[in-house]
Amino acid sequence: MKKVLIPTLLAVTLLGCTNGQNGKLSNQEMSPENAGMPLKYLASQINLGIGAAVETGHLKDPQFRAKLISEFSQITPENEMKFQYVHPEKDRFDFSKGDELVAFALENNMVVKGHALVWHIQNPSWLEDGNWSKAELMAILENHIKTVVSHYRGKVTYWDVVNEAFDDNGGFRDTIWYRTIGEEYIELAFRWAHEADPDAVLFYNDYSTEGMTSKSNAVYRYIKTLIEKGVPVQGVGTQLHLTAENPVSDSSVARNIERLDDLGLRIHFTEVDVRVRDQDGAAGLDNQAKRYESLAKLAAYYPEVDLFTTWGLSDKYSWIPGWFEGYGRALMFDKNYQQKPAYKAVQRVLTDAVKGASTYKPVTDLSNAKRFIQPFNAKELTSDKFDSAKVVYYPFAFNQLNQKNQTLSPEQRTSIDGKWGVAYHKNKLIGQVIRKDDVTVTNNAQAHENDNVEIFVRLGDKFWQFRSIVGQDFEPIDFPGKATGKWNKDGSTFDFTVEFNDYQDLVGETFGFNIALADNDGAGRDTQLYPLTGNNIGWQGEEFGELFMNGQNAVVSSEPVSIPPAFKAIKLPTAIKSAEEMTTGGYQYPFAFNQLNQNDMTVKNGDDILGNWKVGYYDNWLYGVVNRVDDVTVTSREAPYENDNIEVFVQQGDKPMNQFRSVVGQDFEQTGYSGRYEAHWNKEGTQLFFAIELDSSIKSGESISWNIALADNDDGKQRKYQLYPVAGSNISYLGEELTKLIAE
Ligand code: 9MR
Repeated sequence: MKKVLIPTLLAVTLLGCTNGQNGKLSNQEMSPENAGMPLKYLASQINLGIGAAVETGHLKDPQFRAKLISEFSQITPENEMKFQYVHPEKDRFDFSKGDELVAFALENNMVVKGHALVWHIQNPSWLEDGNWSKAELMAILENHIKTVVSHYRGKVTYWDVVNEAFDDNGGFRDTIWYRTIGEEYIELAFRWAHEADPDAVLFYNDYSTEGMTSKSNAVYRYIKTLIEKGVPVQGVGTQLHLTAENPVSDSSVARNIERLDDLGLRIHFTEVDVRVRDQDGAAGLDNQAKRYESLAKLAAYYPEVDLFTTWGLSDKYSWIPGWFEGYGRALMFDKNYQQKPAYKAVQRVLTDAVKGASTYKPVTDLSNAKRFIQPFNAKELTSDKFDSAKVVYYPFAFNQLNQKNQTLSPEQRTSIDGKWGVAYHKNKLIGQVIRKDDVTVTNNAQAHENDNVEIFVRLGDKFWQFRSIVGQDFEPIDFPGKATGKWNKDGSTFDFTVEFNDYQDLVGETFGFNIALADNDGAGRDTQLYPLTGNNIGWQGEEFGELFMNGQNAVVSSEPVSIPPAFKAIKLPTAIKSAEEMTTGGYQYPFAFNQLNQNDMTVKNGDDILGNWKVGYYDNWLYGVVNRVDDVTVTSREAPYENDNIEVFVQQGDKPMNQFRSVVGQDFEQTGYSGRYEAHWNKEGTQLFFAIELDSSIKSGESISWNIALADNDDGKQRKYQLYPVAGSNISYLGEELTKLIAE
């Protein structure tokens, strides 16, 4: 839905535009080269607030003060309402700085967003070192929240009640609050804040939550449960500390905004800044402007986004240089308060929106309509040194030499196991394979029959295969660039680089990609492991996955360069009622990718969770068998998805996606699905049989959209794994990132 433009209001504002201070625009602001309107006037026409994070000290700088008043309609205290400042001793509050900011804001008709009532950083030492019991800490938090919120009652419009409660994988962040009180501290914080000021609008705030990520999924799911319980949470803020060189996927941000809106929430862009590498000069500022532009477009497009707040005002005062070496210039005004390209870009977007001249519409169905899966991620490195902390590790999971059963048994996993990750710097792919093998064979006359690693890259209609036998560099091939491969002494680690002459920088590129780990234990090669299912025809340039060169904010190219991941269901001769009746043979696939961990999707060697699945069909019924090996089975969590369970995702044609969940030992939970469905476990919980009735009978060659997941919780608190047969970001429950299930 687009923001509505009210023409008369616009005309009045354009003619009689006033400066908050003296009612007139300054000459400088009116000068011809600077003819645009201040951001706050433009934004107010589309019901958007434009804000800045501010420290009281900055108000003494006359230029800062003037810009703040002329351009911004909202402020967030950058630090001075945090616990450490307002509550320095157990029985003493100090509101002096916060009060100064609030008085300034009110004098200048600005809205205040309080920041932040509960956080794990900037807490006073009396609090951190107190060794509190649960009851004591609850009393402290209640007193803190109620005192602070009551003090500002009627003056602070919005509050960041809880800040950064989730970790990057979507688990609860381990903080003094979580450790001592448990997850209910979140709910309590909102309830206490609401009691102290029922009119304040209460927000949850976090970073790396702008798009569809594990963390934003966790926030979405959790806030949804709070709303269902009647907890007074009205909005979600996403911080948006971005980098100029990594594009923001506006599709991804848009999809996240829309699902939060579906919960009836407001959305704020709370801490926008786009840091630029010092070495990147003017080009860096142009990239920065593009990031600001797409955020401004999103904020202008969605009525439910009502604040666009930058984390500071001028590059003169910003947290960035102190935290990120080699980066700075993150804001819309430079050190001399001059407008940067980012400012002009935002101003243009807002002007168009006010005039009704914008044709912008975010694409929100990219992953649904055009592709089936999030591809493999290659993150950007700051140098050409491999950095294990920065790559995403993926498993070698499918033995493509065995067409029908592509899984590895626990015994086979002891014989060969591996993971891989690829990152990039400039025009170079930089990757690593980690390999665990009991017997290494390298003396076979046929190169491919030896223990080796093969890397397949496709660009347009060209493809290259790079092979390295354990202990040796890549075999030479005709390739416009340079490839190097280096093994460590015991053959357990392989570091490689592939440099592309035709590129200066790979950022934003999508390559067709695959990688294989071959194992020969003396009796010929018996295993060739890939991260995808397939027919071992990578060497013919086929059946590739996709490798995306991106950073925190994944941008998906509009057209897929690979086939969608497809699994096969076998045709059964008759309807069946149990796992035993499932035909032997048929395609058996592993659960291999832990979508809960976006840094390492592999299952740790030695962790007792392993599973595989097989699907068959007869008439209009799908039948499945899941085998599961697990050392600890947890089924006591209140939220069913946090228990050990199997989830099956089925979407037929254009119909809505249906999710079927069976907690170990139990039937499928009830859903609104109109067909029949049932799940049966064996006594030990090691095998599940399920049957799902589809709309119409299945014909050979047809496919449905599909995914399947095995969740594992071992400590009774958090799920450790949610394993899928493909990489992804754990959003199949939203009908996204599905694969294809083809009826054979
Ligand atoms: O900008 C703030 C900086 O001055 C403080 O030293 C820092 C302390 O951790 O907090 C900064 O603000 C953070 C904000 O409160 C929450 N989101 C991340 C911000 C940047 O670190």
